[in-house]
Amino acid sequence: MATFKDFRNNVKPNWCPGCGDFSIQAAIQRAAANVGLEPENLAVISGIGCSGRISGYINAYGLHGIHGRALPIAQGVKLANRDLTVIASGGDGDGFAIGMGHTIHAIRRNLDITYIVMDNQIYGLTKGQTSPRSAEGFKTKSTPEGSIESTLSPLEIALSAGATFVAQSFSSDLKQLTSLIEQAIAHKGFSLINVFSPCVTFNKINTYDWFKEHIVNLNEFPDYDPLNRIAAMTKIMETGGMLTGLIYQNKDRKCYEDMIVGFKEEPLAHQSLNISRESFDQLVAEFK
Ligand SMILES: Cc1ncc(C[n+]2csc(CCOP(=O)(O)OP(=O)(O)O)c2C)c(N)n1
Ligand code: SF4
Repeated sequence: MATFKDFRNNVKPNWCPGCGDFSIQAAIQRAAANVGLEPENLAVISGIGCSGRISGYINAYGLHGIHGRALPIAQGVKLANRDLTVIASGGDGDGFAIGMGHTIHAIRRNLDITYIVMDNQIYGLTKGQTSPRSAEGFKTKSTPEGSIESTLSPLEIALSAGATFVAQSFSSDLKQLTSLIEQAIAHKGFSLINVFSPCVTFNKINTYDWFKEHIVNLNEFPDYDPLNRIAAMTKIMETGGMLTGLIYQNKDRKCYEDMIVGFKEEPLAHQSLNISRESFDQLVAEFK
């Protein structure tokens, strides 16, 4: 049986020392081993950004895609080979700015994949511009007078879009994050985990200490019921979106793959790629 070390490769991450993304990488590796996966059972698909490098740092199938497009690729991978556990990952810019259209539709489509957003509330790779997650008044090179846009709430949007699994964590809380990734992998449907992951180089406001001061762990509310969607929305609003833990889960809705009428039992990836002249002509004729 694989251990988390089997999910390591020999590529040295070039994240800045102290970047929150290191812990997210470790949490994915631990969760994958804890749920009994082998490296060949896992595909990690990422977008572009410092965070997007993660697919290259995990010993599994992987694809470092293009900016904002981790989810279309991840959904294609899952549809082609339903035996794979598919994790998509990227930054808050990747998923909530350029990729937001894909994020909303992937949420409502509900394929059985896990989406981990590495939320540092800034564009890291391009050297520190304002992202949709930056707070109002946030000063960067792109908003020298302070951001005048309101901050996007991915948790509220996910719930409104029909999400079946919504969680949030902090990269410093390896135990909670690992457990949430395990639960997300086990969940039959689309799982969003937004992870606060400090950018120590360009974001001097949302630091480790800042997050520790502002985060509210759902453990503090023993009566909280993550199966109640209205309670989830209320709690997100009450805490200004700073809560961590499993916020909402709908265990009743079937995932997309299980609802496709006539979807072949044999995944595409297991089918022969050899095609005879006759069947090729037949296929082309269908589209004439
Ligand atoms: C189509 C396209 N537009 C813009 C860029 C430039 N670009 C690369 S990464 C990035 C944002 C990075 O921020 P985020 O997604 O939050 O990831 P982080 O680097 O903070 O992990 C941008 C705008 C690009 N690579 N491709
Ligand atoms: S620039 Fe920020 S997000 Fe990028 S590696 Fe460095 S600390 Fe991490």
